[in-house]
Formats: sequence, C-alpha cells, structure tokens
Amino acid sequence: MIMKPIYVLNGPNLNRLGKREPEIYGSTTIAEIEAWCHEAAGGRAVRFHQTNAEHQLVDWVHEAIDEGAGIVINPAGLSFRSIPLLDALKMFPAPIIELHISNIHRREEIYHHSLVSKVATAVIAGLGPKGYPIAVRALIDMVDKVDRVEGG
Ligand code: DHK
Repeated sequence: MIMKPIYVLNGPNLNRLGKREPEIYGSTTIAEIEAWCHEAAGGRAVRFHQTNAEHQLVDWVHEAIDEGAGIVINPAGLSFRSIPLLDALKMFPAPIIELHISNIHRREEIYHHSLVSKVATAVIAGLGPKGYPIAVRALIDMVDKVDRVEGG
C-alpha cells in the first residue's frame, strides 16, 4: 500500500528561526527542524514547507487535500486572522495538528485566540522546536490507525 505523505507547513517569519527572538523561539533553524521532521517520520514521506505568503500556505493546504495523509501546521501570525487559511483547512479530510513553538496562551492577548484551533485535531504549544518531531510522530500514529482500519 502506497502511503500518502504528511505535510508540515509553516507560516510567516519562521524562515528567520535561529535569529528571531531566540528567547522565545530558541536558536534552532527551520532547516534543522525540517531534518528533525524527516527523521521522526521514520521513512514516511514528509512535505515540509515554509512561506511568508498567505496564498502559498492556502495552496499547500489544497495540495494536501488531494495528496496528503495529515498536516502539521505552524500558521505563525496567520493563526489569528486568516479566514482563507481556516476555510482551506476546513476542507482537509484528515488529522491536523496545530503547532506553536511558544505557549501562545502565556503571551500577549493578540496571540491567545487561534482560528486554526477551531479545525485542528490537536494543538501543541510551548514545547519549543522539539514540538515538531513530537507532532510528526503523533500525526503518523493517528494516520496509521486510520490506514490500518481502511487497509484492513
Ligand atoms: C510563531 C509566530 O510567528 C507567532 O506569530 C505565533 C508562533 C507563535 C510559535 O510560537 O511558533 O503567535
């Protein structure tokens, strides 16, 4: 059985990880995080993307709707205001794990209400960059349960 890839999608400013507010986001770069995700996937295909453009993130969600088994998404600042991203994620038929490096609920009020959480299967916030491989493992466990049921 050919297993569909999982998507790890990242929103604006995450390309600056490593230099960006290290006291909040740590010093790990997005490239290091991508490597961790591939390693955590244990051979399952991972499509890892980052963009500063809302429309590109929406386009990747559309691609995942057609080709993906599950999504880990750090929408970054788009978490709180993007109706287009929410509308795209509503169409996604499989598990979604929303991830934030920081604990957004301990930060400024503007970061407290994620629209994406309304459609996420699970939310991880505050584990730092190591949240990514944890999210990948958790998503694969969720998806494999579905595959096993469907695949028999
Ligand atoms: C990353 C961002 O860029 C912020 O806009 C979010 C999130 C927090 C994170 O913790 O990964 O509010």
